[in-house]
Amino acid sequence: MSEPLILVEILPQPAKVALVRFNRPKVLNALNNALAIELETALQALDADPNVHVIVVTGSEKAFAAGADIAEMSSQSFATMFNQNYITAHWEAARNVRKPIIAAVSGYALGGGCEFAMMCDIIIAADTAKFGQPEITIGTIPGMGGTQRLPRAIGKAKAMEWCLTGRMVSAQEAEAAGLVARVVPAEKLLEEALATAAKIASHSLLSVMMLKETLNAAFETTLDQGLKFERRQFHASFSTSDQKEGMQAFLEKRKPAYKNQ
Ligand code: DAK
Repeated sequence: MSEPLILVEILPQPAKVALVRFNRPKVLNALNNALAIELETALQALDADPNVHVIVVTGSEKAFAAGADIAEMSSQSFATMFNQNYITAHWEAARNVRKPIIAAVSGYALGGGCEFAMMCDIIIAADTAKFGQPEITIGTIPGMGGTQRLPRAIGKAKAMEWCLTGRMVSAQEAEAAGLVARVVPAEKLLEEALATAAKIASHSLLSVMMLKETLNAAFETTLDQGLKFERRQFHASFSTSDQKEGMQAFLEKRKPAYKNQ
């Protein structure tokens, strides 16, 4: 049997955290179609698994992912790309995950690797991480959301400069620009990412998913529509038993016991 292209592990309870690793080390985790299909299946299963509240995706020490698989792409025609709905068919699955996804990035996160990290909800980077959109240097442009998510994360001027030059950006620069939530020493990356995941997973899953949905609406709506949506979601949270439990636990100075209801 051939090696799986991703490795999935559900951490021992009570963590409620799943760890997904890209597993194409010989090609620096270049993202091919078969990997996208495995990832889609895994993400859908983890999203449906009540024992999982948060998903962490990582790569190797040397590469989170060095981009879409250039060997697979190089001879594709417009017609084959269009007919198979390349990228959209499987990668968009990550967008439909309702639980938080944390990208734990060490080494190269280039092209599709950087774009996949941006599809996640939080990026935590090792101090060795290198981000970039080098597609321009190989005769194409970002195609997995880079031209849309990068300017939203870091603003137009920086996004234009990063994409038009195709240069690599250090973890520190990415953090200063606003792409990355936190930079940590490389040897602590997984520990820090899993601790962040466990902290999020300790909250009511219902509230966590509501919060993710509401915060993401900020990128899809006007301020007025977004504020109205937030207010309705906030009001709706008062219909849940988790809101009663969370506030009661605070008043009684004890830990809440959420039922995700
Ligand atoms: N694809 C395939 N193989 C890759 C790869 C990639 N993206 N990146 C690295 N590899 C392979 C190398 O070919 C090499 O294989 P062997 O020669 O050993 O067989 C192996 O991984 C180790 O790489 P290197 O020998 O090059 O390692 P170095 O440490 O010297 O250099 C590097 C590391 C990351 C600087 C270098 O490998 C590199 O520049 N890689 C390419 C980075 C890149 O340009 N990434 C962007 C890919 S393009 C679209 C959809 C999507 C996209 C565009 C359009 N549409 C729907 C229209 C997205 C495009 C991309 O992501």
